[in-house]
Amino acid sequence: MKAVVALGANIGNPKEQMDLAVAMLKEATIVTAVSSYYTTKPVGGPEQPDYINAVCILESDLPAIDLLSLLHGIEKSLGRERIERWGPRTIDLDLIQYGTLLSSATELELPHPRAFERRFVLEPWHEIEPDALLLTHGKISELLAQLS
Ligand code: PH2
Ligand code: MG
Ligand code: MG
Repeated sequence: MKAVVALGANIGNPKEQMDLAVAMLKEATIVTAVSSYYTTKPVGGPEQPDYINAVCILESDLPAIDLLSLLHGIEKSLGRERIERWGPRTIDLDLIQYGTLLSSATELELPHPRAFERRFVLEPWHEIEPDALLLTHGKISELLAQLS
């Protein structure tokens, strides 16, 4: 199944952690596209450093919930600690969309419920897949245009 994964990091060595996360994703799945790295202002949460954000597209045989576990495992191996919602992090890997799966389970909402309003997700995604549709909200190009 095709999946869209958003990456973010803003403490430690963000670029290195992003590189490592992409490398680990490549070991476990078929990564078909990786966007550029974007420096972005933090959205929400406490005062914290700027982020590096990116999006990658991958193909995997894993069911969505197992792909989520894989993402959490990579976060853990890169020193992710969950202290505060929207707080600073060494790496964050969010499953944005998985095939055409719609899920409202609290463990895994799909598509990601806030992706439609997050420039730091839509901009890198648009770079690598300009015609993409967010299943719940339509064309990401239009969502991006509405944000500016
Ligand atoms: N992630 C958040 C909250 N705020 N802001 C930016 N710029 N980039 C992020 O990845 C980010 C954020 C929660 O996961
Ligand atoms: Mg996140
Ligand atoms: Mg997350």
